[in-house]
Amino acid sequence: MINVIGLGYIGLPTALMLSVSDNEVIGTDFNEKLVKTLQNGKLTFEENGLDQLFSEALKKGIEFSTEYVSTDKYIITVPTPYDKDNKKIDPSYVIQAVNSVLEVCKENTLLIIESTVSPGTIDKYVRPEIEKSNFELGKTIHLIHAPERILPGNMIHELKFNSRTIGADSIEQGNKVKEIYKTFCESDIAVTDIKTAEMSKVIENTYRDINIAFANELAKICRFDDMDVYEIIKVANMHPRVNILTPGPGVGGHCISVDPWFLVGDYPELTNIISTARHINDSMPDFVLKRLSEIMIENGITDRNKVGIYGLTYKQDVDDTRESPSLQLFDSMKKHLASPLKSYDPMIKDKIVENQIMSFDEFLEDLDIVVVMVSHSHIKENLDKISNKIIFDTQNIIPNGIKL
Ligand code: SAJ
Repeated sequence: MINVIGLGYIGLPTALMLSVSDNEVIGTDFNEKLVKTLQNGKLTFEENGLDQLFSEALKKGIEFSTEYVSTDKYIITVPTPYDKDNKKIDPSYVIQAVNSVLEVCKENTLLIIESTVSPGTIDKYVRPEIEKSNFELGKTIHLIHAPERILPGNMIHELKFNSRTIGADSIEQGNKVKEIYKTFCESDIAVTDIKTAEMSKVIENTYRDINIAFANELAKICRFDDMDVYEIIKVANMHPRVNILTPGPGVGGHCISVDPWFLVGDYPELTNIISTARHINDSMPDFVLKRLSEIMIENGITDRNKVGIYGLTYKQDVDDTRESPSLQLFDSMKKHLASPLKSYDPMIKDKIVENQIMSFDEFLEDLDIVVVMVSHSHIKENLDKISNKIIFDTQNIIPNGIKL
């Protein structure tokens, strides 16, 4: 039986996937409300195909609990927040989960940590906890780092078809864990050491952050000198070895906008490109505000109540708002004592920000400018409703919208 600890954006789909692939699974989370919701057969967040996977897993007998279960296989998928001031990882949830496992686990346990951690975190914080316990590392308990690689919005597909990394102290234990993931993962699974697995996960997200920063910097250059960044990227990408990403209003989510900071925090003297890229991406919400004020002036609009922000999530068709560019933009406004502009997001069912309007039609009433921050399918399906507005399109999805 596998006990999956932490039923958030990664833990829940992973637990469900393991269950439908004929593993006996119990999912554990300390959040009673979340566990109750799952026990009542309701999902806790929206994701493509998750509904169906959930009902299949329920049929297979997946269970949910607030308690850790006594078994010999654990997958820890708890969050690893970061300390914004000193740019270091906060491993406290992982440590807490490891200690709770140590209280109940059986001899010969496979303790798999999926949560993203910076290189050296497992050596520094997890091994000492196990050394303090009655278990002996490599003999009665085996530590594994198996970072996830799934893209929100396409999680179910990517769980199945993305290759994976397993870091272990011995190939033998690494291969045992590989067998577990092989029950649903149809792609290659590399077995390596733990620190390599930690570092490769963090640099995968850093690689993407740097490449998005390049696209964003191009957008700024092109805006300054009146060039069409999208056309230029399209043309440049016809080169067989060039693949420039897409500029946007900033980088959000709990991965790409966070993981590179771990490296900057740990290796401050060695992370020039990485920290510059982070700063470029973090500057984009302010760039959007600057562009917005230019567009307002050009169109003779002086009343900020005539401007609305469309999209609060960190990207299209997800309901996750962590580190989202729109929320970063409102934070920036707040620094200048301004309350948030009117906003609307079809994926968000609760009010999370001041001046958020819960109905699209009501949001559009009296607006002259709609700022499209997120390219939800919803807006593409409702183009007729915004055809009489000025659209500031930071995502390049609206025909005739004003570009970044
Ligand atoms: N973005 C751009 N331009 C682009 C691509 C993305 O501005 O060309 C923005 C998005 O709008 C969003 C942010 O970047 O705000 C991140 O979105 P994303 O779709 O690139 O990635 P995430 O954060 O949803 O998921 C990433 C993935 N990592 C990589 O692609 C290297 C995913 O595979 C990881 O599993 C995930 O982080 C994670 O959990 O680490």
